[in-house]
Amino acid sequence: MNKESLRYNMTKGEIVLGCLAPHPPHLVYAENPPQNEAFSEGGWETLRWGYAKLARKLKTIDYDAIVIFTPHWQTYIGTHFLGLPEFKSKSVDPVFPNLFRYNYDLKVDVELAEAMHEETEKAGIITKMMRNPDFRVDYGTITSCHLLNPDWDKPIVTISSNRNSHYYSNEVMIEQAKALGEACMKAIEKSGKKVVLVSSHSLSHRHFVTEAPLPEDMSREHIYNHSQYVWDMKIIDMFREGKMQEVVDIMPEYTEQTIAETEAGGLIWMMAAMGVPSYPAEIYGYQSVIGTGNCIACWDPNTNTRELVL
Ligand code: 2X7
Ligand code: FE2
Repeated sequence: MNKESLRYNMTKGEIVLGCLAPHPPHLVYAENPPQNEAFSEGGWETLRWGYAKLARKLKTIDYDAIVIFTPHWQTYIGTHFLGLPEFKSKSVDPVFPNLFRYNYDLKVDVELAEAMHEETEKAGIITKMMRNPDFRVDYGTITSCHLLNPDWDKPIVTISSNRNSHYYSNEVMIEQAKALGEACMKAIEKSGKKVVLVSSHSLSHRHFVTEAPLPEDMSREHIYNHSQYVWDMKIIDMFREGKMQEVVDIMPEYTEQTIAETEAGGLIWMMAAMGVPSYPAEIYGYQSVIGTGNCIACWDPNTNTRELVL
């Protein structure tokens, strides 16, 4: 028996949950965790309470690592994976430094990252491990991971977003994200690990270009326009109905019409890795942040624990 088939014969790894986890830094700011330097009077409770409920569900699930795909680590040559056991620094949002200056100290599952890198390379995708100890982890990774697991007691793997939509088109981006998702799934199965996937992004992404004097003043918060809202609701209805193949099919149009952050490929990557679920998603909340549309949702492959949340 060769090494490859030996690995296959171990317990097969699996994806135990897939989460859509938006990352406006406003949500961390509103929580006032000790890691963040800015101080707020709250705000965006619909999303924060939804996150808290999903975080409680995660605590009841047995898993080894969180694998997160982020639009705010943008790579122009290939897909990159965090590749050192620890990253420690301060992450500052370049657009909202007034809200987000977060001191992080996170652990990486390097073995899993390397396995994904290997499968990604085999699939013909250009890929690289990030081994620079001074690399600053993006605020998308930190915001989604903090809100899903404020204890930071699980290692993570961050995957960069290769900007194929900028270089080529949304359609090329989608094809690449599918291939990446399938490669990651192969690596997870071979690893024998139980993994939570996280696709970190907003839905509609038109946002106001001026901020309220008090950012958490909720009397100023609303969706950018009605069209964005209608598109978001259309997509969320499909999530609820388990029509994820339709979501994949409609994605180029949706992304173009709402300038959605799905443009980075995260949702397609996660759906491809999960075999494009045809069961209903759990919905944990929808709210706008500086005009963008944000939905917290998860796909639970386990029929015993899958719930109708909202
Ligand atoms: O990255 C973001 C985002 N996706 C949505 C809203 C506000 C800020 O940052
Ligand atoms: Fe973003």
